Amino acid sequence: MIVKHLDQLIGTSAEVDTPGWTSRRFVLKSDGMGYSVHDTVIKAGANLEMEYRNHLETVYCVEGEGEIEDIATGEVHPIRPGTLYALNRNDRHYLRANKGTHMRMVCVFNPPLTGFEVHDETGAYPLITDEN
Ligand code: 9YT
Repeated sequence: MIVKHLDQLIGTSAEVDTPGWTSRRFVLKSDGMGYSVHDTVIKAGANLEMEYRNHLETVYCVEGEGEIEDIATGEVHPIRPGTLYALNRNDRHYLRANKGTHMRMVCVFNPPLTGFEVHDETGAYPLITDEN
């Protein structure tokens, strides 16, 4: 059984900080679960273009407010605590946190991330950030 607290991840290699987001990886490929689980903070004002070509991702917002834009259709969906989105078509998207509030998201990836995607995150393209 794997039991962890967020406190145990902070400041370790399981915590990855970038200009637009900080992610704490609870479960990774090496844990053998078949998926990975992340507690990810999208920084206030961040505007991230992402496309996970090789992974399916489901994201559940537990804090903050922002929006997701489906780049293929231009549709924009507001995000607030309780909103879930599932990128069932590896959808290319912009993820934006409103100015003045970070968003905290619980993310699940299938297949799992290895944890080594940090600087070469296949298909994920963080682009523009401000207010960091
Ligand atoms: C919200 C979101 O796309 N999170 C992705 C997880 C994060 N980029 C990570 O742990 O690499």
